[in-house]
Amino acid sequence: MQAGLFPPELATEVLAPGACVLRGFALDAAPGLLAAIAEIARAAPFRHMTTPGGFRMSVAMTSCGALGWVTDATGYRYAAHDPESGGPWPAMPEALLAFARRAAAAAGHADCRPDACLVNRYAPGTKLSLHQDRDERDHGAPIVSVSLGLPAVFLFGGARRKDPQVRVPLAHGDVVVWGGASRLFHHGVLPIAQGHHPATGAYRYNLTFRKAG
Ligand code: MD3
Ligand code: FE
Repeated sequence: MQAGLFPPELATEVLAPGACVLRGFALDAAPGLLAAIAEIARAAPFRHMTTPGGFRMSVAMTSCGALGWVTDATGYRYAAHDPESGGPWPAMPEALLAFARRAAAAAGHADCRPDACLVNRYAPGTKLSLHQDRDERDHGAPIVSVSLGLPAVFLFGGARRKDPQVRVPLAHGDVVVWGGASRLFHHGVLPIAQGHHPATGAYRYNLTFRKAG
C-alpha cells in the first residue's frame, strides 16, 4: 500500500520495503480459518519434522494445496505428496485461498495465486530459528502470513544473517504480507510464552500462503 493515500488509522504498518503488517485483518475470518485448519489436520496431521542436521523441529507442521513444505535428512523442499501418507496434500480450502487473496490485495499485491499453504502450530516454548524462505521457485511472489491464537514475538532481520533484527509482536488476527525487497530477509519466532487463548487454547497457529511451484 502506498503511504499517503489513506488516513493514518487505515494505513498499514510498513516493517521494511515490501513488508506490511495488517493488524487484526483476520479477526472476522478467524473462526472459519481455524475450522479449515482442523479439517486440514484431519487429512494431514501435524508432525514434527527432522531437519537435515538431525534436529527435530519444535514447530509442528502440515500443509494444504498443490504443494507442501517438507524437510528430512536429504534437505528442504516443496513436494506434491505428504510423506506421511504418500497421498496428495489436502486441497486448499476456498475460504483460505479467498482470504489470502484479499490480504495480498490489501497490501497492494493484485492477483496473488498461492499454491501452497504451510500451517505451523506452536505450543508454549516452541520457537522457529532464524531462517530465509527460499525454497519457493519465484521469489517475486509475496508470502501472506496469518497469526492465530497465542501471541508471538517475531524476529525480523535483513538480507544477511548477521544484520540487526527488530522484534515485532504478532497477535491473534494479525496478517503480514512479505514481498519485494524483504521477501528474502531473515526471520524467526522467539519461544512462545505460556498462555491460554479463547480461540485456540494452548496453541499459536500460523498460516503462510506461498507461490511455491
Ligand atoms: C519474512 N513462519 O513458516 S510467518 C515460516 O510465525 C515462518 O510461523 C513464521 O517463518 C511463523 O517459514 C513467520 C512470517 C514470515 C513468513 C515468510 C517470510 C515472514 C517472512 C519471508 C520473508 C521475510
Ligand atoms: Fe519463514
